[in-house]
Amino acid sequence: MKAEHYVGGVFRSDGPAFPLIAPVDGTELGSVPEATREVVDDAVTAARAALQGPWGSTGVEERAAALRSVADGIEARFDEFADAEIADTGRPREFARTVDVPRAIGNFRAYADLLYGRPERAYTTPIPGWSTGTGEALNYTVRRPLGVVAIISPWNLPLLLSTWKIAPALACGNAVVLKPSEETPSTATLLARVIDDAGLPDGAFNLVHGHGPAAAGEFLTGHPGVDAIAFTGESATGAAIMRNAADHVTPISFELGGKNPALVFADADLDAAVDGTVRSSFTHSGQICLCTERVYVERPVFDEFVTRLGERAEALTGYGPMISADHREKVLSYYRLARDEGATVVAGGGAPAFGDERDGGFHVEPTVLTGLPETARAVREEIFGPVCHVAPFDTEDEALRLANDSPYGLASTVWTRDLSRAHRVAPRVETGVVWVNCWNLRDLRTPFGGVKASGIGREGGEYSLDFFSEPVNVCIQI
Ligand code: NAD
Ligand code: 6OD
Repeated sequence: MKAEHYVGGVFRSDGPAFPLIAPVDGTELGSVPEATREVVDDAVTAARAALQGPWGSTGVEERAAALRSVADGIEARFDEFADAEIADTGRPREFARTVDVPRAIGNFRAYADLLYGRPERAYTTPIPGWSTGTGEALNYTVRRPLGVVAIISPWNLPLLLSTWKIAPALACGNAVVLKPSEETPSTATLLARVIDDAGLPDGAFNLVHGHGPAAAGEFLTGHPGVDAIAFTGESATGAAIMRNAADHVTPISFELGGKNPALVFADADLDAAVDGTVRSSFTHSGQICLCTERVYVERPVFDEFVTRLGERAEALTGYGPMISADHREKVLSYYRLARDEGATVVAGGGAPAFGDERDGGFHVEPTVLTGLPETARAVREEIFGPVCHVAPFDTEDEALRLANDSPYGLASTVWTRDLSRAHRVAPRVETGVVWVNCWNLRDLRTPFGGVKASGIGREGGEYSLDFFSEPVNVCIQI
């Protein structure tokens, strides 16, 4: 797969190249062009021109049809998308085939469907009546696109998370410039091919590759021609983008990091809680922003839970690598730090040796820790690997206090068979998403996002359409 920029309907590879490394075995997959300031400028200019040209005058039906064509195009190249995501990330084939590619298709279809519930030209019922001080008037509200939208996406769910923003942005009539993570350029390039084949007007969707700081990401988010920024990634990166966007007061939507808690009450179905925590802590080797890194277990079932979770973690096979050598080193440094801070390592704690080509890759062991104080850095900071710390609690209030004592607030999981407790606890956990007796069960219409350092704004269904369009009041004096 050759990574290319896509600017104004043209594929190009200018800019210095950097190598793309396969995380599964450390081999070189190819090279990626690094977008210069000129390439980014060209992309923003092409996006602006699209808004002033045919794309700017498309109606809801044409845009819905365009989104459906893109979904069909991804479906037609399902295996290529899966293979590209697997090569860039090293994730298990099953994950790419059941999560990444179907969700990308679903993202486009969901927003095509939603468009029909939302006529853009008269979003609210007209309000006839008196307008203060001016006499009788008719007020109505028009929703219009924001303009040129910059989308910056991370490496952990490259296709899923970029399409989760591209689909609603295009649905609302914006023109998009996407900068995917430098670690995972391939599915974005394939998506540009699909969009090109689908016949969207030139410049409606543009793609630039490259790094973030002092590079393509920064050039794009600080660009005066960008009207809004939708970003998913680390909280510290969000802060840097916010500073960069401040000069032009560019609106932002942020999905950021987490240190997600799970609360396991003694009345829970323990089989389900153990199964659920294996999934929530170790899926995609913990490289999902929603993964659980802190587990609080009511004391009567604490020992049994820890033993069972540890056994399950030790028995895991077929898990994928960390995205890069640097990220593996970061995760392993937290394993060392946890030991230094006094952790008991119940399972894992290091890097596996496979005795085959995977030893050139970036794997780390699924790890279960106990015994750390709540002040330990390994308990407070996002590690973004296959690791959780398990601690006991005695009361519901204590469980909530521990769960909420975090700078983050993305997602949480509550395991209980007590219906009253579920309803009592769920609204008190300070996270944007609370799953009860499940994890990562998604309905694309629901609000998705974090509180505190985990984000600004909400995505999903109408929430994304609200961000990517602006209500304008039209007031007609009668
Ligand atoms: P990252 O913040 O390092 O990079 C994300 C993107 O931002 C990349 O495309 C990168 O090139 C770009 N970038 C970096 N610095 C930039 C800058 N100064 N200006 C503009 N762009 C810049 O994140 P990552 O390592 O790719 O992803 C992992 C992180 O993302 C974790 O913290 C994880 O929790 C978070 N995440 C959050 C969600 C969510 O929905 N809340 C989803 C996925 C990942
Ligand atoms: O499921 C989603 O819509 C979503 N935004 C998931 C984010 C996962 C973070 O890694």
